[in-house]
Amino acid sequence: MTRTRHNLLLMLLLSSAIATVLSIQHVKSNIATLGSVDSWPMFRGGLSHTGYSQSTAPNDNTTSWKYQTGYWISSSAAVVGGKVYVGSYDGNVYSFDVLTGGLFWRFKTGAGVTPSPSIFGNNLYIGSSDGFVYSLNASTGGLIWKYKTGDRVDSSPAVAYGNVYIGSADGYLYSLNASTGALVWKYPTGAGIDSSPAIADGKVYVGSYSGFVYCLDALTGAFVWAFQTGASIVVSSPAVANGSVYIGSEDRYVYSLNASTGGMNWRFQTGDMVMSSPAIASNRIYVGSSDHNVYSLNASSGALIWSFQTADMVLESSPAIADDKVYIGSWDSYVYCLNATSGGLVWRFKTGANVVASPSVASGKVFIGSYDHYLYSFGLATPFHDISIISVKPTKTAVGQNYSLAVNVTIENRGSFRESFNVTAYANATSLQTKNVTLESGDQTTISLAWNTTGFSKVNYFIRANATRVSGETFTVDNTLQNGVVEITIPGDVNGDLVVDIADASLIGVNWQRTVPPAPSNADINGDGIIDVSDAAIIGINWQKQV
Ligand SMILES: [Ca+2]
Ligand SMILES: [Ca+2]
Ligand SMILES: [Ca+2]
Repeated sequence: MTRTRHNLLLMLLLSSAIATVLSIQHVKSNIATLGSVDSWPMFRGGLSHTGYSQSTAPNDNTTSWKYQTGYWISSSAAVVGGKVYVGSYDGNVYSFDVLTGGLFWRFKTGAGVTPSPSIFGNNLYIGSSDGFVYSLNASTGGLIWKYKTGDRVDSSPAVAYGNVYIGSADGYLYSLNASTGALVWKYPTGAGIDSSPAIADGKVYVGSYSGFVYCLDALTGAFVWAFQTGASIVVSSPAVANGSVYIGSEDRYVYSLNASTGGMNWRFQTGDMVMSSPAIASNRIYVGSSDHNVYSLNASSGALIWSFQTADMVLESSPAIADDKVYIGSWDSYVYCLNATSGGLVWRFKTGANVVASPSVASGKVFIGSYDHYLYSFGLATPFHDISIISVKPTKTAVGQNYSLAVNVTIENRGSFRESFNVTAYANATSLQTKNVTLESGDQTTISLAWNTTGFSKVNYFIRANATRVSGETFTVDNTLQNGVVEITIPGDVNGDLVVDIADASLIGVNWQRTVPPAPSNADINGDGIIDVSDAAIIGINWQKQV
């Protein structure tokens, strides 16, 4: 008995020591991903949800690019390593090139995606209305794991201590192993969780449809405290700074709570529900309200510093603070930029529908989606290098062995600089011809790459063209394009049915003496541009031959 107790005590001591070491290691690695001017790795910009970036940020409403998804965007973008990630209610998670807005990949979940992705290392984590939490390879969009919760997931994940923290409409806050998706613990709040958990000092903070704000131990899920707001719903996500937790509630109040005890420091009454999540910078908090206003409050006292009135509700859209400016969206369809000190309007931009997503700031740009289906990148376009293959068209679909055809390739210089590069056409894996191309910024050209089919066997070939990556080019998925299949057959088999017969002869007949184009190029068997007696002769020589 004594021995068992002794062993149990030893085990507890050891596991707590291991947990402490793990916790310290993970805290260190988390810090590396926060506060960088060129990244906004998760909802509210970091684990403590301050919504603050040290990046410069746009002073006017110039858009450097926009991308149209298939439906509403309420998801807020994550930006890491020159890539922008966002979800859409069309069910997809998208990855874009930060400079060009070019699409790297998209991943289809089983239903609309309302919450925001979180990037940790090379993994992306996100929830979907299909009830799953997904882990994807951030480079490729490939599925790593998925975990089924009991209801839709509108909560955005926080990744810390090797775990993914995320809420579900099934009422649980989940801690999942970030590598495997295995359940570490789950905590029942008794009502749905749309709020997104914040992490600070080993604690996880989250709001719930129960009307409570919860503080749990991040490693064990043990209850630390809960605070009851005056409403039945807390959708707002907590922000944690200077030992305080800031959060809004449907009871119209913005709260400051003691992060250690859950005791109330102060509360500030707005005119309607507060579903927006507070941002914190320079001892001020910034938050929107359904009463149409954006508020700036003294973080210590809750005293009003300024308010700015938009033309409609500020729902879940939550401010981002950077460069002494506040960015936020409103149901009135505008994205606003306000002076953080005075609350004066710096600029606004009208999107095509309501804005409930929250802005993300990185690399001097602001990224935000709208119910008009677009993701916008605000800020002057940074000059970039980008070559794109627009089309690949072989001149024939069937060609006699040993005869020639061409592969026409259209290339566009979508970048900001004059570029010189090589373009190569391929039949399956075999390179056919390479040409050097020089293009001014914005220009397009079509080149013809020759294919002499001598030595190629009589099968089908997939045709592809590739432009070499130019120096500084970040978006390279469009440097390769595969299009079209060419069949190599017996000379004279114009229609490609593997026999030379009357069907082929009649194709020569109906196009007699016509030039290519507009006559079909397959009928110009010898490729001299005219359909005449020399083509008819090839049919004669190979009459009734079969492959
Ligand atoms: Ca490219
Ligand atoms: Ca034929
Ligand atoms: Ca001919």
